[in-house]
Amino acid sequence: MKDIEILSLGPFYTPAFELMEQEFTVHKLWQAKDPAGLIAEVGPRIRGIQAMHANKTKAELINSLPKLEIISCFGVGVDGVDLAAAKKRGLVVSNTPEVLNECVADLALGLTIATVRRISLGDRYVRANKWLKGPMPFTHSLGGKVMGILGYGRIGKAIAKRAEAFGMHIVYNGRKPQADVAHKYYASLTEMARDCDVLVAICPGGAATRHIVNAEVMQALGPEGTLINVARGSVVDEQALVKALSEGRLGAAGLDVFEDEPRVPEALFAMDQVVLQPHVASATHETRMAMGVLTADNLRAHFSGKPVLTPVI
Ligand code: 8YV
Repeated sequence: MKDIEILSLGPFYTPAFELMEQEFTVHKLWQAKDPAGLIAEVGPRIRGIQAMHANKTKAELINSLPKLEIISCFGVGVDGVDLAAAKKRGLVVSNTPEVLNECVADLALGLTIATVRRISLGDRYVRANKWLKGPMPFTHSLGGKVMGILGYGRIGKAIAKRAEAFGMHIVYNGRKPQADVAHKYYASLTEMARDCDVLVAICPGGAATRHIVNAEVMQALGPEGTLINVARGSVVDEQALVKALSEGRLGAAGLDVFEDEPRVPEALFAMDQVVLQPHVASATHETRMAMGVLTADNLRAHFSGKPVLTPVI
């Protein structure tokens, strides 16, 4: 398939990227000194885009590639792609669901435990030799507490399974209640926040969910409540979050994603009730390899005349 030319908007896991490069002719926009020049030169021949959520796949780019057939996204979230523009052009868009469920759920639980039990603070406490002066303040138990999951999809369910193993009770909020789910459903996110101890955001990003975790939801979660975000930074009103945490109106937060990555509000750095991660929920060798292989598998399927394995549209 070396005659098929792909435009890569951003690099992914190198060993998997190299496999894709062995198969297709890949032009790396992210390496180009003159991106507009590269598009002008190879654009008329490009039949596929490979992208990630951080690379905004805008209508302008989509419409500048006359032979474009497919956008293969590395990652489950496709909030970086202008789906309306892709639909208008009749393009195929694929993503990499399922293969990252377990890893993302692992980090969501890891962040929950680290935040509620103040694991990072304990580590800093020992390193700073504070233990010599006395024990660290007590934290709270997870067992018996309520975890509210915002976005009860495939990853949400994998998070629930783990939290239940820690003795937590699960409730959820989403667009609608799900058949065959025994957990309590809340139509109102604010009401769920009022009733739960830990609120985990794992819903899709994009315009529909922008800032749905707002000041009112944080207020409802309250001074003993913990917010975990492994979804998208856009889901949480970050300014309201910094304010609620600094005023003690929200108890704690464990965050893997931010509104303007890789920039993180510096006000969070000094907060002991906060655990920060650099968007790594799916970032293990195993999972990133599986995501990369699926990104290329979708391209191969499409250019072999078959349906992609994991279509979005
Ligand atoms: C990755 C993600 O960080 O799948 C997603 O939507 O956010 C993560 O798994 C991302 O794909 C890397 O760009």
